[in-house]
Amino acid sequence: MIIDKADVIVTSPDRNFVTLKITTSDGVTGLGDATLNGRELAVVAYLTEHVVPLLIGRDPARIEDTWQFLYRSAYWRRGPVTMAAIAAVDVALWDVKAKVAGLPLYQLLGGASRTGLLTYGHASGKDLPELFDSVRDHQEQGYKAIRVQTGVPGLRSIYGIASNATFDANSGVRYDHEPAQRGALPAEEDWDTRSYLRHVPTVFEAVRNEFGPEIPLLHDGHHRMTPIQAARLGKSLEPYDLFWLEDVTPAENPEALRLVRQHTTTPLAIGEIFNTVWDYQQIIREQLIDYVRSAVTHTGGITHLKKVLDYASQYQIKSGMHGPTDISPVGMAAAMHLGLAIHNFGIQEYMKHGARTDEVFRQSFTFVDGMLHPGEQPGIGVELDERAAAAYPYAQAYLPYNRLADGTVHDW
Ligand code: EZ4
Ligand code: CO
Repeated sequence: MIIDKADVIVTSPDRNFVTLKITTSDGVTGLGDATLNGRELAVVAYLTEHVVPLLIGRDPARIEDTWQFLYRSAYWRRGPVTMAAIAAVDVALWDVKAKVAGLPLYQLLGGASRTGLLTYGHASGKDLPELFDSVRDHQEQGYKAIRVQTGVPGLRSIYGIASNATFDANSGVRYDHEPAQRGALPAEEDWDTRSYLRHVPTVFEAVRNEFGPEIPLLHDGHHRMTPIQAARLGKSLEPYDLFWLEDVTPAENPEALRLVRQHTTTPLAIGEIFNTVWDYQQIIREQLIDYVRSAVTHTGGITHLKKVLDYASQYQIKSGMHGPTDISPVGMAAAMHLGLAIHNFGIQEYMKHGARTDEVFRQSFTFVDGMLHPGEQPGIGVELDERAAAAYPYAQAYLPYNRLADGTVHDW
């Protein structure tokens, strides 16, 4: 059996997704997610121009060898475009291998270590009443753990706040808070760290008073603070017992977490924009984090993320795989199989995709009482309806960016 064909499929049902489809000489197909939000076509070109020609004729069974070949033969290593492209090939080959074996992928990764995956969803509101409604709505959907993002007085529009606070699968606007907005230019948002640092603890106090001590709560700082500001936030949130505080400082300088760690016992998560084990090397070894945020899609696939998580397991650091809507159903399925199999699973981020996306990607996972399970279909359990996909062509979209009051560009 050889790889006969590899197609790169771009579709934009609710947002842009890039999918690699590998077809073998025996007619077995495998899918891999290559979506890089706001920079989708760079990965399309990397795959189409430089990777697909190298795949044709290769043995699809040789997953590790193909990974090492793509990674090392490029000479130019790492980076989100390269690693998303390699991830797509890797997951597509695991999908093929599991289909050939007639087993759901998690069985090839060691079998299930648990009955399902604890998830968290994204509640948000520009003020407390809106936020409380959104938390309640998530609880009604079954979510047992909830991320809380809040508006800040004086700031117009900031990361993580949905304009529709409650879930409506048919509204077509549910991606407002994951806003790679369609259009020729990125939207501009505003930011002020001092207002944010003053406001956020009051919101967590109110949420704990309203919803009690049990519910695991999470929060995302989205790389906007300096180390000392992040240390203060971690400390001021300690009374509210967070499950984790995410991405407090910019990802380029993981060492900044040393200072944060010194000052707070609030658990820390980072890594959604990391793409190799080397980004994690120091912070895992020095035990500066509690959760690894990488997605299968952006970290070289199952093969590479498994290595990161096995390394993390030596230090009791757990998985917290990235699962916003810009991870396609293919990428989410891959995450579910990996999460079900590894011992050091922590939690899975899960935002529901829209109805159009679910029509394009036929999925076999279940979401019951806040727990995900990838299902028992051979492979990863996702098929792409190419006719449905073709009805939604690529639409240019950019993530927003931030400016401070004086006009300075800030981390978003
Ligand atoms: O902003 O995936 O924790 N989740 C996040 C996401 C990211 C988007 C960027 O494409 O931070 O909402
Ligand atoms: Co995040």
